[in-house]
Order: sequence, then C-alpha cells, then structure tokens
Amino acid sequence: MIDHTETATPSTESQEAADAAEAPQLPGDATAPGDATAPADATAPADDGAEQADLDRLAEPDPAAAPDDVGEIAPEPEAAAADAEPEADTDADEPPAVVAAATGPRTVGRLVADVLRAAGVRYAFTVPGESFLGLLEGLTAAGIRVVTTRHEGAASFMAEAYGQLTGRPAACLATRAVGAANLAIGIHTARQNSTPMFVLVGQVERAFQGREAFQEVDQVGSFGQLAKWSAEPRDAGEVPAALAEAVTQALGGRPGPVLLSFAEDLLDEEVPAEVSVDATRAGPPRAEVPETRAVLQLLASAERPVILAGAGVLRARTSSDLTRFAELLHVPVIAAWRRGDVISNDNALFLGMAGYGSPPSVRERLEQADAMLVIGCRLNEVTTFGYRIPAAGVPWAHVDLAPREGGDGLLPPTIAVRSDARAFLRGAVQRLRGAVLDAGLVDARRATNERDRATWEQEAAVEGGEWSGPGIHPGRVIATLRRVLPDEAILTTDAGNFGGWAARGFRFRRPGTFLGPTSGAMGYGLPAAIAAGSP
Ligand SMILES: Cc1ncc(C[n+]2csc(CCOP(=O)(O)OP(=O)(O)O)c2C)c(N)n1
Repeated sequence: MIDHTETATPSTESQEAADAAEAPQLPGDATAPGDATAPADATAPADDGAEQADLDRLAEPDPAAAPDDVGEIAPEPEAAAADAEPEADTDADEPPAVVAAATGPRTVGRLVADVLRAAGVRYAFTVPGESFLGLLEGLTAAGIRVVTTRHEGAASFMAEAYGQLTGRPAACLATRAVGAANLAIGIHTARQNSTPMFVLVGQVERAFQGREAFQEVDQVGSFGQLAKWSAEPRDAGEVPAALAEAVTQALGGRPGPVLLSFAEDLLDEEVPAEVSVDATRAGPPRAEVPETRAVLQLLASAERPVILAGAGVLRARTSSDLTRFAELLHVPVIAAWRRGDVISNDNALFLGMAGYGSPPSVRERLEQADAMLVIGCRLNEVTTFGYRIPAAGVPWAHVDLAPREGGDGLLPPTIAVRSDARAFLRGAVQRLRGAVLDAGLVDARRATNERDRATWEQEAAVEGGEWSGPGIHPGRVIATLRRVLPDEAILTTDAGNFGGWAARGFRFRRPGTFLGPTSGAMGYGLPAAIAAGSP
C-alpha cells in the first residue's frame, strides 16, 4: 500500500475507440454536455497556403476583431455546435422555490439561509444535529434542498463534488465538534480542488462556552483552518458582515471552502427586518488586450509550445474555446492532474494528463516545451511532477484567477494574466481569427504534434499485456468502461493505485465528466457519484 500515490504502471497495447451511445443528460443541468453535437474541429485555420509570416497581425490586430467585452462575443454557428459545456450558472435544476419570502424580522438561521440562496446555493448536505436546528428550518424555507447522509464526511464530499461539477457552491452542515470534525476531509478537498463551498457548523450555546462544555471545541482554530476562511460571529450584529465576507471568500479570487460556526442560541435570535446582506459579487477578472497579445506572441514564436490546462477551464465552461484556441495555433494541450476531461481526449492535439498514472511521454513533452501557457491551473505538486514544470528558463504565461506570484521557491511566470479562462480564451480566439501564422512553422508543428500524439497513444493504452491477477486485468476494466459508457457518463474516483489505470487509459470526450479529489482523499468516489446524480 502506498500512501498518497497512484503510481500504477499499466501495461500497454492499443485501445479501440469506444462506441458512442445515447446518454442521459448530465443530471442537474439541462444544458449539460448531452446537448453537444459535434467535436470542436470545425474552426481549424484555413489551408496552408494562407499561413504565411504575419506575426505583426498578432501584435496589431484589427480593433474591430477584439472588442473590450470579450465575454459577450457570440459564438459562430459551427462553434456553437461544438460547445460541449453548459452555460455557467444556469438555473435549470432549480430546487424548491422559496417557501415564504422573509418579510419582517428573521431569525439568524433564516438570514444565513437567504444569503446562501442568493449566493447560488441550491443544495445542503448534512447529518442533522440539534445544535443547528434553526439553520435547518431556514434552509428549507429559503428554497435550499436538504440532503441527509449517514456520515458527515460523505456530506462534505457531496457538497464539494456538486460545486466542482456545476461551478455553483453547495453547503454542508454538521453539528458541533463531533459532526463538524467529520467534515474536515471534504473541506480539505474543496481547498485543494479550488471548489466554492459553504461549511456551516453548530456550536455550544454562548452562555456555556469556555468551560469545555459538552462537545465544545474551537472550531475556527481547529478544522476551520482547513478552509480558505472561517469565522464564528459572536452576536447577531456580527452576522451580516461575516456572511458577506464568507460569500466573497468562497466565490472570489481562487474559489474555496469557507466555514461559519454559529452558537445554537444565536441561530434562533431575531434580526430586524431592515438587516440585509449584500451577496452580489463582482464579475471575474478579464485579460487586458496587451496581455492577451503577449501570450499569443509567446506561443506563436516558439518551436515546441504546450498548453497545460486545469480546472479553471472546466469551471468557466470554456473547453470548446480552449480547443479552438489550440487548433488555431497548432499547440498541443496537456491536462492537469485529475482534469483529464478538460478537452476531448480524441482531439489530435490532446497529449494526455499530467501527474500520477501518466505515461512518460507527458512529462517529457512538458519538459521539452520551449514556451508554455498554463491556464486555469494552480500548478500543484502532482501536476508539476514535484514542482519541476514549467522547467527553469522556459518562458511561460499563467492565465488564472490567481496567477502565481513567485516566492516559496516557485518560479514566477514570465507573463501573469489575472483572468477568467473563458474571458481570456474568447478574446484570444477572436484575435487569432484574423491572424496568419508562418507556414513553415505550422508545418513543423503539425509534424511534431502528430508524432507526439502517436507516442502518447501508444504509451497510454492499458488493455493489453500480461495480467497474472488477482482478479480481472484493470486495464481491461478501463477499456471496457470506455466502450460501454456513454460519452456523458460521469466518472468519479478516489485515492489508490487503481486510479492510475483510469488516469492513463480512460478517454474523456466531454468536459464535466470526471470528478476526483486533488487532495488524494480516499472515500470520495461514491459520495461524489451520488452528488453527480442529484436531481
Ligand atoms: C482518507 C484517506 N485515508 C488514507 C489515505 C492513504 N492511502 C492512499 S491510497 C491508500 C490505499 C488504498 O487502497 P485500495 O483502495 O485498496 O486501492 P489500491 O491502492 O490497492 O489500488 C491509502 C490508505 C488516503 N489517501 N485517504
């Protein structure tokens, strides 16, 4: 047994592409990948004859082709057909409507619930406990569906999985100390997965605090430290500011879990009718035109550039834009660890997933890059093979909600772009449409990409080879799953050497079809699958 590793080295042999099958829509999202109709290959640049040296046009693009509001660019008809991801933040899976709008004074529990609902929370996962009954009542009244589990660990994983899959935060709730401590694994997972999540825990009534009362513990100072931010408001007057900060922290910048601890008696206290909390959030940051131009020049002028793409692309529902971007520049894409569904693995430019289970060609290709775009990826230890990617001396751009700033022995990017992945990609694709690349460079890239793809395909096949047992050949299991599962099926996993077989051998065809903990937490797979199937 190997702690925290998934280092299986599956044997190799070719793997047939699986038959596509009719599939149910992604649960909980009416505009989910099931709506997709075509791979994103319709927007490749024109024929080679048009590809002549004209990098100046990258430097000075037609202003009309680069509107300021890049997020508003309407997709072209063929691009729309290729869009495999749902629009972000759809209300299609609307759970129960608000039972009764709160008019007049509200309890703190109801105020909390109303703010969560306004922040986008539709589901709360919990093992109910008596220390937060006031909050449970508020949730139902506010129109948040409460799902009960048998263990708080599962509740926290379900909330994380729901947030990871939909981009919308879910909540998990637990009773003071004993239940709350069980949420720890999911809080940690949400932190490492950059998933927005609200963690709400009951606390000992205020009159008894400080005496090591029944189930009393410093929740903010203990497992609250696993969260991105945590607080325990002392009285009703502190609650609005704490809620506003919780929303900002959970959804702003690099998203993450926040923990709020409430004394049982505080939840039942009333706040005046005029008390309100502003839960509105500013839109995500967007790349400036000169930044986009600099990134395009970096990739266009390199010989062996590569794109390393992570969860930020999935969260922004912008996989089809990434595919288009890569195709326009002829730059291959490698997925960050556990983000293997970031673009279709059948795309000729996809060169595998980094991290545990990856074949040697993935690391080699990353190390050979002479320029790199890292997008929507925090460059964690596993993805970077121990912080060795990007390699020293290689120019690289980091497009992220929280681009790396350097420090802690980590190399800063050559170009840091604080931007939502979708905003960057849409702007960049728009600029690239009018640009013309050097024909010789394009030919060279095509040849290299074909060779690299063939190497990866050969190394990443898992079905063949000897298997002396026990049980069934794991590679066979993965290959069979690919054959029988519809493209829209969502695969979930947790930690263990078995994960290496899926990491290397499964072929994702749609974004939003994989859920896994970058925390390496065991026990995630089943609750995540249940959450993925939430109605
Ligand atoms: C919650 C949790 N506990 C412990 C670990 C450490 N750990 C990682 S893999 C593993 C063993 C997994 O065994 P199994 O599920 O049988 O899969 P295998 O590795 O044998 O394929 C353990 C204990 C962990 N990652 N998460």
